[in-house]
Amino acid sequence: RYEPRKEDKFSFGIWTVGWQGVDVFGPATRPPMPADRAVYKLAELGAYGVNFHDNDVFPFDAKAADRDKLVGAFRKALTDTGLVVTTATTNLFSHPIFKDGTFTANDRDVRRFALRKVMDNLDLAAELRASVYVCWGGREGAETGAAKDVRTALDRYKEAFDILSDYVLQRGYDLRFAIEPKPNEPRGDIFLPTIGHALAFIEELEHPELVGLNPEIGHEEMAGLNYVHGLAQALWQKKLFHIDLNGQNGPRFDQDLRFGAGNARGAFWVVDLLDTSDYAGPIHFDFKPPRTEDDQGVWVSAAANMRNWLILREKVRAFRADPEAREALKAARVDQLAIPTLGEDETWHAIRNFSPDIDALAKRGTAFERLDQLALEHLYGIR
Ligand code: GLT
Ligand code: MN
Ligand code: MN
Ligand code: MN
Repeated sequence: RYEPRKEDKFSFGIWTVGWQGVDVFGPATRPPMPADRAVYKLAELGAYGVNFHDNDVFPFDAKAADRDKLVGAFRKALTDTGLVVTTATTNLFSHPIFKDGTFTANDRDVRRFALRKVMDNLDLAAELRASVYVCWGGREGAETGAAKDVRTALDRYKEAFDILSDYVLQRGYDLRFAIEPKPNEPRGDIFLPTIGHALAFIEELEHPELVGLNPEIGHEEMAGLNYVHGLAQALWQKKLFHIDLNGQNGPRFDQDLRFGAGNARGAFWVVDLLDTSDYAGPIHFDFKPPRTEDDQGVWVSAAANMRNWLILREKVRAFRADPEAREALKAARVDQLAIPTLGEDETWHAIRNFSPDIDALAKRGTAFERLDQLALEHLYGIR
C-alpha cells in the first residue's frame, strides 16, 4: 500500500535531494551529491523520472572533458535504472554574473551569455529526450525602483523566449517551455510573479504555442493565492505543461517542504484536480529536505512526497465515490454550473426582462458547508 509505481509518473529535480542545506544564515549541512547518485537512489525509491539543471550535472566552469565525463555518468545512471528525463532546465541564478538577472539583465552581454547557456543545455535536454524545458526566472527582477524599467524588461523577456523558440523550432527539437512564476526570493520582486502574470505574458510571444507554465505550490501560496485555482486556470487555458509540487505554510519565505506538509487541505484539492484532469505530465516534486536532515533523512523526506500523493489520492477518490458526498454535491448544485446561462437558440433577448423570484433565491442556502465538511472528514481520515 502506498508503494510508488512507474505509472504514477513521479519525478524529482536532481537539485532537490541534492540540496546541501545552504541558507542565508549558514553554510552546507550535507556533502555534495553527484547527479548519478541521486538517480540511483530515486530509482530505488520508485521514482519514474527526473528534471535537471545543467549545473546539477556538471559545474559552471567545467572543462569540456570533465563535462563529458559527468554527463556520461548521469546518462549511465539513467540507462541502468530506466529513469526518464522528463524535464530539463538551466541554472541561471547561482553564478554572480546573473546577479541582476539573465534575460532581463541591464547588461546586454549578460543577456547574450544567458541565452547561449540555455541553448547549450537545450541540446543536452533534447539528446536526453526531455519534452519540457522549465524557465524559472528567479533573478529577473529588482530591489529598487529606479534600476529597472519594467516595460523594457518585459520587451527583453519576450525577446528571449522568441529567440529560444526559434532555436528549438530550427533545431527540430520536440521541446516546449514552461515558465515557473514566483513572487519574490531571491530578488525583492520577481517579474512574472504569479500564474496570472505569466499566462498574460505568454500571449504576447511570437510562439505562444511553445510556452506554458510550471506552477509551484509554494510560490503561489507565498503570494497568498489559491494554488488550485491557478492550476485550474492554467488547465483551462491549456497551459499546464508541468507542475512543481511541494509544501508551504502561507506567505513567508519559500519553504519547499515535502508535498503534503504545509497546507494539507490545499494538497488534497491539488490531487483531486490533477486526478480528474487531462494533465498527462509527470507528478513532479520540487522540495528541499530540511537543513536538519542527514543523508538518511533526505531519502525519508523524498519518499514521503510520493507516499503523501498516494495517501491523498486514496482520500480524494474515496470522497468522490462516497454516496453521501455525491448527494451533497447535488444539493449544492455543483453540477448546475455546467449548464450554459443561455439556452442553445437563445440570445440576450431571452433574459432582457428575466425576473425570477428574487426573495426565494436570496433566502436559499447553498449547502456548501455540509459538502466541504464531508471532504474534510475524508481528509481527516474518519470516513
Ligand atoms: C530552484 C527554484 C525552483 C525551481 C528550480 C528550477 S531551481 O531550486 O527554487 O523553484 O523550480 O530552476
Ligand atoms: Mn519564429
Ligand atoms: Mn520550483
Ligand atoms: Mn520553491
